[in-house]
Parts: sequence; structure tokens; C-alpha cells
Amino acid sequence: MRIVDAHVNICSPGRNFVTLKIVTEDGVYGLGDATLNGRELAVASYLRDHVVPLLIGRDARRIEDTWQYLYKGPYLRRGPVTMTAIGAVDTALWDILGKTTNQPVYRLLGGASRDAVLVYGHANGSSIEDTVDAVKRYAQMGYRAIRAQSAIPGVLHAYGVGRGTMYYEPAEKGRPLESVWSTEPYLDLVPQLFDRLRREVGFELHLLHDVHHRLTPIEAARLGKSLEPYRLFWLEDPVPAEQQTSFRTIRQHTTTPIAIGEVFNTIYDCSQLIEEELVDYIRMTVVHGGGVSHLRKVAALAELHHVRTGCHGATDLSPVAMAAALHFDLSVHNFGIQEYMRHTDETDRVFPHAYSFQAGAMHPGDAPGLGVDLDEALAATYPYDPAYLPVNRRLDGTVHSW
Ligand code: CS2
Ligand code: MG
Repeated sequence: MRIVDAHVNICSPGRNFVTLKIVTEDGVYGLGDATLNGRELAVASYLRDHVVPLLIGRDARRIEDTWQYLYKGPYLRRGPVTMTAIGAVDTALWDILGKTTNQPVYRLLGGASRDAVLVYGHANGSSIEDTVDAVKRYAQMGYRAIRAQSAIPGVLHAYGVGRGTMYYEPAEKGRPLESVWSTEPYLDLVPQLFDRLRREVGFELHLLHDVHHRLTPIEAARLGKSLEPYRLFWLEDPVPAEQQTSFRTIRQHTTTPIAIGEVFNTIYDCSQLIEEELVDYIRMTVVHGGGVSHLRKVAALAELHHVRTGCHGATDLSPVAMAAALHFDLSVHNFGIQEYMRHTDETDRVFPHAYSFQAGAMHPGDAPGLGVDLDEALAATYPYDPAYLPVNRRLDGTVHSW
């Protein structure tokens, strides 16, 4: 089953997406998401100019060998661009294998380990009141797990807030937005937010919060401790993730569960965190984490250390990545939860898909392969539109983690 063609599609139905399409000599094709927010064209070029020529003629069924070939072959390894490109190839090959064996991918990954996949949605507001109302709206829609983010007095363009109720797109058309950060009002506000939420909605709902890498280890320890009475499902990305030992400080001071990993690209970015059991959820994705094949290895290491999966599922990961994530989530043993930021109707029309949402959970569907497609004619009506993620600065102008 030789690969005879592969091409990269770039479109922007509401936001930019990069999709790899691999075609075999039997006319069967597979899709892989290759979207790297704010650096889309770098991955498109990596695929077009360096990877696609190497795929032509290869046996599409040799998924692991192709992964190793693309990972070890370039000599220079890892990083978001390389691993997003490899992730797209890997995902597309699993899609092809599912289609040629007439099986949904989750069945090829060992079958369903549960009936459906618990997901969480994003509630945000320009005030605590506003955020409480948004959480209640999500609960009414059937969500059993909700992430809550609120605007912070004195912080301009705080992460995760604004731009509509169902969709949140952090990337800005044109030049990066400059947001202004201040830690103290944030550390004061977040416990108040969750105190109010628990008093208003009770303790049955799972509540989550994303710090988005904006604290130091001791500040994160303090926040984790102050949130313990509100029993969060997780506190996400408390500190920048490059220095894995930083999490020892957090672990020493709080029992609030910690989630990390949406910015990770290989198992080496989290192996120490997992082996020292410094985190509770790993959020690596099929798109930025080297595909289904690599994510299974991360999950296997995590299982040894009581760490569960909590895959990133933001709007800048396309429906192709969401479909692949749900097949992975349905089959992996140590599943925790899946992030589900809804895509716009435009996006859903360009990427018709079999996955569905019901009563706070999702299922990938039983179509052969991933159960997602790309309408290339419709995609062509949405040309690429450069956009960048914000740059964060402290009150004194110093660049700060976002
Ligand atoms: C976020 C993302 O969903 C999340 O947990 O951290 O919205 C993130 O900011 C974007 O994916 C960045 O591209
Ligand atoms: Mg996040």
C-alpha cells in the first residue's frame, strides 16, 4: 500500500488551520492536523519541502517505522515544528489504516475502555458574576466539568477571557496583542472566584482553572493551597514548564491536582514530572506531541505513576486533532478528561466529522478511520490570514510568561 501523494492544505474558516492529506495507490486517504498557532506556515513548509518528498513510495502501513524515520532521520530532533509535522503524518497513517481495515481507529488502539469520553468546556467572564453565569450556562448544556476564567482588575487582556461565550480565540490578526500582567490581583481574585462558584453551584460539578504559565513556583504553591477548600479537578500550567524540578516546590505545599503538558512535544519534556509524580494529569496532544503513536508511549509511562491523560483541545487544534484525540481517549486506560473548546460552524462545515457531544461526554463515532473529513473546495474559500498569540508584559514592561 504505497503512498503516492501527500499535500498540505491551509485555510482559515474563522481561524487558521493546516491539514496534511496522504493518499495511497488504492486511492485511500488519511488526514492529520498540523496547526501550530501563530507559526502555521513553518510547519506547512517543513511538511511540503522536507517531509512529503520522503513519504512518496513508502508503505503506509509501517506507522512506527515512519515515525522513527522522521524523528531520528533529521538528526536534529524535537521541538514544536518538527513534532507537529510528525504528529500530522502519524495521525494520517492511523486514519488510512482504519479506513483500509474498515475499523474506527479506537478499535485498532485496543478497543473502547469506556462508553464515552468526559469533556470540559470553557466558561469565562468579565467579572466573577459574569463567570458564575457562564458556568451555569455550561451546566445547563449538560457539561459535568467546566473551566472557569475571569477578568482580573488591573490586568489588560487577561488570558482566557472575552471574545464571545462559546468560542475563545487567543490569536490576534496582524501583530501580537500586548497584554499587561500583575500577579497580586490575580492571586487575590481566583480563590474568591471559586469560593463564589462552589457556594452557587455546589461541589458536584468538576471545576478547572488554567493559570497559563503565569506564576512562579512559590506563587503557584500559594494559589494551590488557597484553592484546596474548593476541590478543583485540576490547576493547569501553574508555572512555565521548561524547568521540571520547579514542580517540587508546588507539590511540597499543596494537594490541589496539577495538570501540565499542552506545550510539550516529546516524552522527554515530561518524563521527570511523571516519574517523580509531580503532576496528576498530562495534557500533551496528538497534534503537538508527535501523533497517536507517541502519545500512547507518554500515556503508558504516566499509567505507571498514577498520572492520567487530560488532552489539550483548544479551538486552534482542528477537528482532525479533536477526532484523533477522542479515539485515543476512548481506548487509553488511564484516561482522565478531554478539553473541548467548540469550533465555529464555519470550521465544522469545512471539517465534517462523526464525533458527537452528549450529556457532558463525547464519542468519536464508529466510522472507519478517524471519522473526519476536509472539504477542500470549501476550504479554498477561506484563505490563510496571519494571526499571532499575545505577548505578556508586567506592569513595569518586563516580558512575562503567557
Ligand atoms: C489554553 C489554550 O485551552 C487551553 O488550555 O491554554 O487556549 C492555549 O492558550 C492555546 O491553545 C494557544 O494556542
Ligand atoms: Mg491551557
